[in-house]
Amino acid sequence: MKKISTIVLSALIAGTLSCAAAAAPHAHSGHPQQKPHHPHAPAPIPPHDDAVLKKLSQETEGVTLEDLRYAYRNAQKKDSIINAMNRPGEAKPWYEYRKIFIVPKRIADGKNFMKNNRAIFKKAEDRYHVAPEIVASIIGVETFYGQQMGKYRVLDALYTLGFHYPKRADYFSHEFANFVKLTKQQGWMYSETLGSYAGAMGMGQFMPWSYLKWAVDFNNDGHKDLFHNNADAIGSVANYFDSHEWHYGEPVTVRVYPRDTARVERLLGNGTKPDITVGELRKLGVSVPHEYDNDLRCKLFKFEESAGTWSYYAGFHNFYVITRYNKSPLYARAVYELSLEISGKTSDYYDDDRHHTPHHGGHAPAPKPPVKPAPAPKYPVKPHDGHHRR
Ligand SMILES: [Ca+2]
Repeated sequence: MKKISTIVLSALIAGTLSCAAAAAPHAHSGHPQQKPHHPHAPAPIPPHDDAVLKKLSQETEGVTLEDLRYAYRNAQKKDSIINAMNRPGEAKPWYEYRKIFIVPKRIADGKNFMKNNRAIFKKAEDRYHVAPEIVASIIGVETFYGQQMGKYRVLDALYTLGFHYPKRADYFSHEFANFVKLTKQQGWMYSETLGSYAGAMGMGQFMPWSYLKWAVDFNNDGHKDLFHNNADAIGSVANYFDSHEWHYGEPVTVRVYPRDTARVERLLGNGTKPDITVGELRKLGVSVPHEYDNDLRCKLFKFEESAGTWSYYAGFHNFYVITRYNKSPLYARAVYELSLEISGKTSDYYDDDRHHTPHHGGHAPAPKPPVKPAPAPKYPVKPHDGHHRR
């Protein structure tokens, strides 16, 4: 009980401080604007939490115990955040899931986003060797190209989950400390940095650890601003994919057709990493479009295209890389299909000269595009609660 009343008190104090701070514009005024400690108010931090802060200060380079205590005192516990985390992960079939992402507005906005940032996408492609339409699609799926970046104070989200959500406390308390570090580094204000209920930030919804590790200042203005700067956002997502070993010009996924679905059932599940070759799939009676070589590694997935109707897909290495951003195969397929829609490609594998040039001597006519895969599948879908290394 004592603990609760202390928290209520600190929340009240935090509320006052954050109101005062909220007057200034978000971020990037060049220097941290955290207020000094209120001379006579700091509420005592419960011993358990203070011990956690001490440990975090030892584990997080560039962050002092006082930085963490200051952040802690400024944070507010939000029940809405815990409720959002506890919402049961809905198991949506693919045909429901795709309706969220593969829609005319998201496609049209994606085309505009690519067009309006053409030079940036080109520069990112040259530097990071990641398909630009995949980068655009990620930003489209995550935040509707920066239009929906979340309304929670990141500080509150990470504090609430790091200190009031035992089953993920270890992860989120570390992200709390990473956020304190990032805030210091970037000169942000706690009161104004907003994100998802899990603390994911900016156009690509980076968690603090990812932000620290993979965000880049792609327009060279001295800030890594994934909230307002398209160049930084695009460069950072591309950098993330490059760092997770995107293979430029290689396929993502393709629909395949098992003759006997019972024979391949054992190949489903167990993650998203390629665990079989196309040649082995063929030996099991799975028909794979002939353009795909036998030695290509893949993972078999199934998707529910309409109630009770399933399709099978081979997800290649790049499909796996997309699941490093969010581990759901539904997510990866949505990102891929949206990328095709906004780039006007039928398939990155069939239509892409880059891929064929090295292998086929440069001027082979593009193989005939396959029939566009019909939409389908079923994996548990968690609401978006942040990404990267979870
Ligand atoms: Ca920048």
